[in-house]
Amino acid sequence: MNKLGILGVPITIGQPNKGADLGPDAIRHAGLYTVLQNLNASYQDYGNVQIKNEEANQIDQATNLKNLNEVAAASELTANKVSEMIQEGQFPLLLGGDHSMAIGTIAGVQQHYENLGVIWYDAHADFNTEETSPSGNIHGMSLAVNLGMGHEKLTSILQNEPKIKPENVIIIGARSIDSGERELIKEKGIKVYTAHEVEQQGIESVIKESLNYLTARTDGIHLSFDVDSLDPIYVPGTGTPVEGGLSVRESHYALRLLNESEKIVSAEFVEVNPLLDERNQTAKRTVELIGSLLGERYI
Ligand code: 5AB
Ligand code: MN
Ligand code: MN
Ligand code: MN
Repeated sequence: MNKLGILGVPITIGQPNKGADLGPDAIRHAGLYTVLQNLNASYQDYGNVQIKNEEANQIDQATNLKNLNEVAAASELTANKVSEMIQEGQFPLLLGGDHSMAIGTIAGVQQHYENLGVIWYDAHADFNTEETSPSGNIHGMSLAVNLGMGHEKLTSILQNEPKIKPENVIIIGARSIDSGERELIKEKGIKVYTAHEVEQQGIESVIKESLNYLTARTDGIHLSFDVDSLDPIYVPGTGTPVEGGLSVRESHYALRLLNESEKIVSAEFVEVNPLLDERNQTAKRTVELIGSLLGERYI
């Protein structure tokens, strides 16, 4: 792996709760540097993107989107920063922040790949558009935006073309998909391993199949890890918990397999909200999960 570049993306206006902007620093304070030092990783911390988080916070009647201009501005800043880090030879390790940040992070990574793949590890599909969204919250739209669907102010960050091809995306862990999202997912032919399929097939097979498939057709894989993929018993500090989630154990194993594959070119850990947490345990678990992605082993 290249040198690690750490970047916090403290955005919270892609959803209604205060506090996701404190996620990156909560992750740092939960022992991130100790894990990196134990791994002998060389790293550089780029600090946090300077996001304003000023909210208009009502649904814009014309667009059905909350904080559209503010999220678009934050995405642009994030995209440029992430692209610059890769230019400097860093592996971007991106800390969130609500999941609307993936509009900017993936736009930035995509500048450096012809055919980027994405693993979207999440309880949700984040596949709404302004037409389908029940909430107007942009954190539920970021995957769709990366495929070129949604408001032009969001889909046009850095360039107008879709950032990701529908066949290059795999969603893992989903168990809360809105009816409009379900239709769009079918229409675009997106591959989804729901939480049921993980249960039935096992996480090892799910990850190996995903890696085989994406490795054959892409030139790099971005991991978008939403901590609400895990069951809320492990991660109370997140804004949209959904019961019936993945376990800590299987998620560590998933990340270990991703590490061994050496196919991941950038990663983000998102939706950590310390104001909803108990004793920073969500950030601590996130640090441990990051450790597995970066090669930490039990023995
Ligand atoms: B997250 C919901 N589908 O669009 C919506 O946490 C929830 O980044 C979105 O995965 C959850 O508002 C977004 C109901
Ligand atoms: Mn998400
Ligand atoms: Mn989610
Ligand atoms: Mn969430």
